[in-house]
Amino acid sequence: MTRLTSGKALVSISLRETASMVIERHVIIGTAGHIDHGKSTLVEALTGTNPDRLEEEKRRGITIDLGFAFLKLGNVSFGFVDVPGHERFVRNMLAGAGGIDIVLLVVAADESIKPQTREHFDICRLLGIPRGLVAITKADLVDAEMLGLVRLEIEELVRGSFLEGAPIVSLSARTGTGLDTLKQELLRVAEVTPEKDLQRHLRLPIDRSFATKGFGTVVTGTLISGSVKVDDEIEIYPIQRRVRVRGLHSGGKAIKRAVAGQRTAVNLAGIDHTEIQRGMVLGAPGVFEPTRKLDARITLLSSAPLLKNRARAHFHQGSAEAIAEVIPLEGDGLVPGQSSLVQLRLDNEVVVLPEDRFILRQFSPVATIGGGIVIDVQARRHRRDDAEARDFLETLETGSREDLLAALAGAKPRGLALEEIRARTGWLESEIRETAAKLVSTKKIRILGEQPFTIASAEALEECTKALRKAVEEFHRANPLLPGIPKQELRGRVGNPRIELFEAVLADSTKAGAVTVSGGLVQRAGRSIDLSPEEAGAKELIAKEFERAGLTVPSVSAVLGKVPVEATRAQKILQILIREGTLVKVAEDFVYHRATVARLRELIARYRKERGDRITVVTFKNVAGVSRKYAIPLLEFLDREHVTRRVGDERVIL
Ligand SMILES: Nc1nc2c(ncn2[C@@H]2O[C@H](COP(=O)(O)OP(=O)(O)OP(=O)(O)O)[C@@H](O)[C@H]2O)c(=O)[nH]1
Ligand SMILES: [Mg+2]
Repeated sequence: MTRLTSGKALVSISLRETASMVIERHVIIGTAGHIDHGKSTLVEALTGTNPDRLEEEKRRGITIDLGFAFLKLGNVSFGFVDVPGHERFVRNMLAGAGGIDIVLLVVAADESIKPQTREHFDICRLLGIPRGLVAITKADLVDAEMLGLVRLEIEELVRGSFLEGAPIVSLSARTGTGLDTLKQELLRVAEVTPEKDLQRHLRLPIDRSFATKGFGTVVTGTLISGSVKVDDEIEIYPIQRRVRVRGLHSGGKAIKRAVAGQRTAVNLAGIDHTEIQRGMVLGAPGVFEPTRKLDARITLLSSAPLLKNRARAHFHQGSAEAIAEVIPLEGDGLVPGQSSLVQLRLDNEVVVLPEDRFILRQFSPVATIGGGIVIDVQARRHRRDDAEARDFLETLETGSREDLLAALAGAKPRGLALEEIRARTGWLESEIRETAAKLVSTKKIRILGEQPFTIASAEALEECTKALRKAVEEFHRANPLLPGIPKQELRGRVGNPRIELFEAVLADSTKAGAVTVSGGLVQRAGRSIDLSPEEAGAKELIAKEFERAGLTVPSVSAVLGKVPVEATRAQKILQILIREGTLVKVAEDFVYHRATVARLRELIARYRKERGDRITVVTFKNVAGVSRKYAIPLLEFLDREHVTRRVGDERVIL
């Protein structure tokens, strides 16, 4: 099959002149339309590049997979994504349609509107592609009357859509007529395409991965958000591999930095091309959290069948696809032509953000049935007709940033850290901090820590405070002889909140005079352990026994056996003494009095001064006046306390 190229590309002089003065703009333009309507031929006529790169495409004369080409007009760099029209390759078309700014809907003059004209147009609408234009190709094959008719049919098709009023250019790639008009119109549409915010997190859905000689792994895709530089460390999602950018290409040229709106080839170091597939995403490292469960609002086409609860469908987002189970969050099923909240459970992980658009296709036979907008990327399971869940989603969907962050914090009674907020919203750190500051000023949340930046809602703090005080009371009731509850245990008993939330609540309660913390134990403020006179006597006796023994302590059971209280109580009294610090547990069944331990430390310090920083077990035995039975556990204790360190057979005194 022969390919037709354009006549002379005419760009007006005034545009060329202004180009040098204005910053380069990047826009992605995608073709759409029925098979054989002349999409690829038109792309070649405009750019000089035949987008059909596969051998099989050339042989069969049809496009199978995505093709790419570039065109510079004035200050605008157009990245073309040429899609296949064949109904069997709509999934490839979808992988390319994700990142486009402008659609070029192609309709052949001799055939007018056909099924994939409609399907591709539906997809563009469902994806929320904001603008585009229509090309009537093969104008050389029909007369003026037919051309007029096709134009009418197109106007009818696009009425009420984003393409209503868009330029409709009739042209012929064979004769070259109309191509210049199309270029002028392309420029005009590009000029009203808003500039992209390059500060956002990098996202590049991958559509190809291959190896080139001398370079190694190269992936390509449409850079939809942010920017990337040579030598940047980036992450491949969802496999969460960190890799380095070795080189960048766009429009056939090596570049140092690629920005949103550019077709980009990224040369990656440290990964084999077979480990990467279409549908994965190159992204800013550590920012996104792959998910298999998301809440969304979907709209079914009026031509779609009714979708029952838990129906399966093909899910397409960016260059990724998955099989989704569709669970309506209101009512029993989804009604054609209407929009509703759903949960999608996917059979594999995707990387998406709120406001991302996606397409649903019927499971079998495959056909486009609708599309939607992601609302929550870390969805929970909901009960059927859960009104609270619906309110939450509606806030995420339509609320302000403050509403949204307040709702997220409200849904996290254990506290919420910066990276969770970022993965769930895609906001920049500065946006998160700014929004949090506003919520602090209205007392809706509190900032609990800076490293990591952590917040909790006012309710979460209140609930956690209540739970903490209750847990302390319960502990005292159950353990009257123990001085307090260990902090870790208490954290577990109040639902294991984030450490920052727990510490904040503990500090609040201490400040409020409700609890005191000492030696890692939390107790009700002002509480003393009420020992009976007998128990108090026993406590004194135990302490005295160990004090009198010096370094050669008797066994614990021998001491406890002497006191006139029952064994388990005696054990508890011993624990109190250890917790208070009166006694020190040196090893299993070796308990020493605090004073003895202090004397031992002095002894070691004096030895170091007089005889140097090395001591053997034998010398220690002599110096301390103890047998091996005591020497070993005492030295091991000193090692643990960092008084000494074992080196071979000796100890170094630190
Ligand atoms: N006469 C005439 N033929 C054209 C024109 N444009 C394309 N063709 C022919 O139409 C046929 C199909 O063109 P393609 O560009 O491959 O169509 P396509 O829309 O890319 O097809 P798919 O990618 O398979 O969907 C080819 O034989 C082209 O030579 C035109 O302006 N005039
Ligand atoms: Mg083609």
